[in-house]
Amino acid sequence: MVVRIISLVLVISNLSLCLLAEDVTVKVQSVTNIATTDDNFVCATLDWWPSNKCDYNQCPWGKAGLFNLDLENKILSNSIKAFNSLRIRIGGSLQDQIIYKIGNAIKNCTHMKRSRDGSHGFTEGCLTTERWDQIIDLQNKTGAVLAFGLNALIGRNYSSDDDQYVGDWYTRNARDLIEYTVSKGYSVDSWELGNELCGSMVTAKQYAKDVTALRKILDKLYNKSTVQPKILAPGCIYDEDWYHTFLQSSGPNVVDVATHHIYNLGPGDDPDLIHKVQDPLYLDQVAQTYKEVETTVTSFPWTSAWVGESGGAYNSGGKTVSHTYVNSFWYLDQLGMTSKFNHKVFCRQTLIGGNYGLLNTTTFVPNPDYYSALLWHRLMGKNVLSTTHNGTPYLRAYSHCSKNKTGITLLLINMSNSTSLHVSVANHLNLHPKGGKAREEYHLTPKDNNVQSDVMLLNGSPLVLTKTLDIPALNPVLVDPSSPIYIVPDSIVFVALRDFQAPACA
Ligand SMILES: *[C@@H]1O[C@H](CO)[C@@H](O)[C@H](O)[C@H]1NC(C)=O
Ligand SMILES: *[C@@H]1O[C@H](CO)[C@@H](O)[C@H](O)[C@H]1NC(C)=O
Ligand SMILES: *[C@@H]1O[C@H](CO)[C@@H](O)[C@H](O)[C@H]1NC(C)=O
Ligand SMILES: *[C@@H]1O[C@H](CO)[C@@H](O)[C@H](O)[C@H]1NC(C)=O
Ligand SMILES: *[C@@H]1O[C@H](CO)[C@@H](O)[C@H](O)[C@H]1NC(C)=O
Ligand SMILES: *[C@@H]1O[C@H](CO)[C@@H](O)[C@H](O)[C@H]1NC(C)=O
Ligand SMILES: *[C@@H]1O[C@H](CO)[C@@H](O)[C@H](O)[C@H]1NC(C)=O
Ligand SMILES: CC(=O)N[C@H]1CO[C@H](CO)[C@@H](O)[C@@H]1O
Repeated sequence: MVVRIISLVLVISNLSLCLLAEDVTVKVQSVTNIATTDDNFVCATLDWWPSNKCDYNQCPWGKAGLFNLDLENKILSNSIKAFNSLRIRIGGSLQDQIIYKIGNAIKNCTHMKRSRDGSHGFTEGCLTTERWDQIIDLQNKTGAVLAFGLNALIGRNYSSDDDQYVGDWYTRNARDLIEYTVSKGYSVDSWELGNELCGSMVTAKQYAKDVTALRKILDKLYNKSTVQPKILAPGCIYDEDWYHTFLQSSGPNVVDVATHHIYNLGPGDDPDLIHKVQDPLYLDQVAQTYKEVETTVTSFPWTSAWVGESGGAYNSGGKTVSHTYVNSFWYLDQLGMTSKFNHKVFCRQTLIGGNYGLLNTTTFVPNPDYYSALLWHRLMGKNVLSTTHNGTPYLRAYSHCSKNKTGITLLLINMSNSTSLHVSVANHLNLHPKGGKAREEYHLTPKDNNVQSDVMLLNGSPLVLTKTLDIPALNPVLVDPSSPIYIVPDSIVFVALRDFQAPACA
């Protein structure tokens, strides 16, 4: 095999400032795993926001909301297909004001409009069977794995005395949608009940009653012979007491997945956002939440944990940060961190729409985080390994068993803008053979060394769509395994070690 060594000359000429270098040893505990993810860990969302959803004097949704999205767009379908298969979650703030025009019960299903009185600034909206058919058509032709967020406010009344929504969830409209879905043989992997209604909106005990009603509907509509969909709930910012009461009251085998939402970067207009996404001390603050969610679901063994929605920065993300290269420091670090805390799925807000889309809102062209997600999905397997190192905190290191291949894959993120790293990998079993198979390395850097670029380079070449609007091939460089892994400042590297002896991956 011909082993190509990455040209240091090329790398250094790109980075005249890169003079500092540090030797680091990354240690992988390879005997047992510390957590497992789902096969479709990477997930992205589609949301309902109309084009006149605006934040901070800009309206970044364009035609990317579900009422307007061009579901026939070729880049959209190619981007989803490239995952074979991408998990997609449909939901968001407006899901609890969407009515389904399916069956006979709904007489009044109106087009969503801006409204001062409406929740989140909009009236109710209407999902027609035609639109649902089109959404499923996209799912079907791309092989996406779909989670659909149901309206959980329908039928309740707001009580100003209690400052809460009271009364039971009205099940009929959801049942009609699900019945139609089953009758057509449509594939929906999971049904989620409600979006961010915990705490001040609906009590945990009421919610438990409603999710139990949803379980009964699914038991009835899905025959025993067909694949049972999962129930996800409640899709809120995590609150220990609320989640605990909710899972306790709904009882065994009702809620398959406890979903929670993460916006740990604060508001999208924070001028400090650019620093937060590259600050390891800041990024670590959210670990405690992941740990608490992991602990909570351990008490309810029929339930697992997902991040059901996370855009990082709320109110549609940051205009000059969330769609650019630098956001991958935050995003890939979150994927690494949530995996370690035994989360099965991480849904990125959004696949398209807002400033935080994996795809550009207007052109559909993949942003850097799209390629980060795709590389993770293709390379990182289910089994998560304990990974530590003795270097700067600006180096973040994660490793999993490789996906569908032997050995392990490391994710190394160098958040330092000034220090290069020479990384050696140690197996604490000391079984890693010296001078074995070539390492497969995927180096990600920003175009023109501008971390706020919308273009990412893989091993020095820009990632751009092919002439046929397909996702380009993502090929590694093969590197002599006797040399350390060389990581330039502000870069991200996936490294596959095919002959790394890891009993946990056998
Ligand atoms: C139909 O719904 C709209 C918005 O939800 C509401 O303003 C209107 O009064 C309703 N009309 C009827 C006849 O119920
Ligand atoms: C697409 O639809 C057909 C016909 O209903 C079905 O047989 C097939 O399994 C579907 N494929 C996916 C990926 O959902
Ligand atoms: C909500 O209010 C309407 C009108 O006052 C009433 O008909 C309905 O029964 C109430 N629903 C619940 C769940 O209390
Ligand atoms: C499911 O059960 C219903 C009766 O409860 C039956 O009419 C229907 O044909 C069954 N569907 C499948 C796919 O077996
Ligand atoms: C989308 O692409 C256009 C054209 O390249 C660019 O001006 C815009 O900033 C991008 N928007 C987002 C949200 O990525
Ligand atoms: C990869 O492995 C998963 C199980 O972990 C399996 O479902 C999938 O079919 C495999 N894919 C390929 C391309 O072998
Ligand atoms: C590195 O980051 C620091 C803090 O954000 C900044 O002050 C400095 O100018 C950056 N250096 C380079 C070479 O970009
Ligand atoms: C040790 C080190 O390299 N520190 C730098 C890491 O990068 C940040 C910003 O990217 C700098 O502020 C540190 O000086």
